[in-house]
Amino acid sequence: FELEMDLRKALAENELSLWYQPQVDLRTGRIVSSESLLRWTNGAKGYVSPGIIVSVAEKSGLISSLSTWVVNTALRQWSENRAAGLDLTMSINFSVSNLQERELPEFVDQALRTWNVPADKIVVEITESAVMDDYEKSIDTLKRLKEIGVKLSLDDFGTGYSSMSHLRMLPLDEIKIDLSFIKNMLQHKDDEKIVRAIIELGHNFDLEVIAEGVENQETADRLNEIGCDKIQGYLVSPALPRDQFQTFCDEFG
Ligand code: G
Ligand code: G
Ligand code: NA
Repeated sequence: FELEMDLRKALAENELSLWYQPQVDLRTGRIVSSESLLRWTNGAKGYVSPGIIVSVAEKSGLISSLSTWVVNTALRQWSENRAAGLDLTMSINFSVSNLQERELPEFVDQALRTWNVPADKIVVEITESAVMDDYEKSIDTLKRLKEIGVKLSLDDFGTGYSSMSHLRMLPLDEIKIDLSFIKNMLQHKDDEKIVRAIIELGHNFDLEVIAEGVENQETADRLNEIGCDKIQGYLVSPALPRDQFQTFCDEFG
């Protein structure tokens, strides 16, 4: 409850921020996109993880204000990056209850116009559990988001109950292989087999495949060999505040 009051205050007083983690195209070695990640350092409690922020927001009716803040901030900063010469794709995370909001696609459409962002520069990243909640309603929301022109990425791929049926049912552009499969794939042959299978599966559905949690060059090299399209992880960089992210991209080349 205390956290709920703090979050209300944080939203009102603009204490939250978005940080950005770069994503690299394995063929070209260039940064092509970033994932925006919610960050909050509370005076008394210190760092509060995005998972906790989102669950507090969902329980206290703040989720809609939170996602309004996230979408507006991400798109405004996309425009600022663009003005500074950085023309990347950006993914934005949406939670379970976001997909249950009827007005979400109209809101996103409006925000894209407000901040003058081409829809195809934005990727909506959803988790498998987010899709599970009310499947019919989620699919309807996702289809309407696609009609606006944004891309869709399915996060944590391979860990949920119904990864396969999502491929059939959802209008996806990208799947993100969960870091639990990536972390030890060089040591554990079974993990590598799963990663190979997910890449092949994704490509058969004409989807881009990105691996998250890539921490070393050997893993990146192996992923490149087996056809993975993109990587994200500490090997490239952790999430960075916007100004540092921009400097990082400039220096990365
Ligand atoms: O930054 P970190 O790796 O701790 O993020 C953990 C998870 O929190 C991410 O996988 C994502 O699902 C979720 N998350 C991060 N930022 C946001 C956000 O802005 N909105 C929502 N709904 N979830 C977020
Ligand atoms: O929302 P998403 O599933 O993208 O978040 C993944 C989580 O993994 C975040 O909490 C992020 O901080 C974390 N993360 C990002 N890169 C790495 C990495 O290379 N290794 C590990 N262990 N965690 C990472
Ligand atoms: Na994510």
